[in-house]
Amino acid sequence: MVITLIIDRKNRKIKTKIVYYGPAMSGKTTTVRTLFRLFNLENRIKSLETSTGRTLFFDFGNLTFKAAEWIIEVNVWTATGQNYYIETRPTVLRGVDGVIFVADGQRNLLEENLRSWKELKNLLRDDIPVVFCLNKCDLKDIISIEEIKRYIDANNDTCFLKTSAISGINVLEAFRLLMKKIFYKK
Ligand SMILES: Nc1nc2c(ncn2[C@@H]2O[C@H](COP(=O)(O)OP(=O)(O)OP(=O)(O)O)[C@@H](O)[C@H]2O)c(=O)[nH]1
Ligand SMILES: [Mg+2]
Repeated sequence: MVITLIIDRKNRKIKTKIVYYGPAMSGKTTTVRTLFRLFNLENRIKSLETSTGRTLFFDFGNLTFKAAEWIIEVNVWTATGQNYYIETRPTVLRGVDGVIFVADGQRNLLEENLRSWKELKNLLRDDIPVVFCLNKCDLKDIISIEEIKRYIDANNDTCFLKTSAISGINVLEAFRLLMKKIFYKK
């Protein structure tokens, strides 16, 4: 396994990069905004947006935690889901340590989720941990995790969660799960 975490022994700092990835409008930006709001840090997010509020390129923000003598800095990015900006996504994924895949849980968007998942699999090394979020679970007609698993060629290590970026359901849990996978992977 190639270790991509950046360890600065002198300043006792560990840097890690995670990316929220998924199809257009699945809720990546909303998820990250909710995550930062839960830490009272929403003003730390920098977004490059189109005039209509869609993500242009990425959103970015840092979260820092203390663990024993060490400072852990998590660089949080979202990729834009719009196909028009497809060339930006490999750049956003460069040097990533873990991915939260934000699928749109609405049943009629299965194709879009699968297309984005395939694209991610082509861009990502196999040993990078992934947490799969079936987002918008507050809406009606949401596909079940069992069902989507039949279409997704995930490895056994991938966790699946139902989330709602709007109401905050499982947003923190997904983040925590990914952190565990990054720091405790074999
Ligand atoms: N009901 C519901 N709506 C959501 C949820 N998450 C996001 N949305 C809505 O979905 C739309 C798109 O959300 P964004 O967070 O901008 O989606 P995105 O994935 O960042 O979109 P792009 O960056 O353009 O790919 C917005 O209208 C959000 O309010 C959710 O959990 N539930
Ligand atoms: Mg966005």
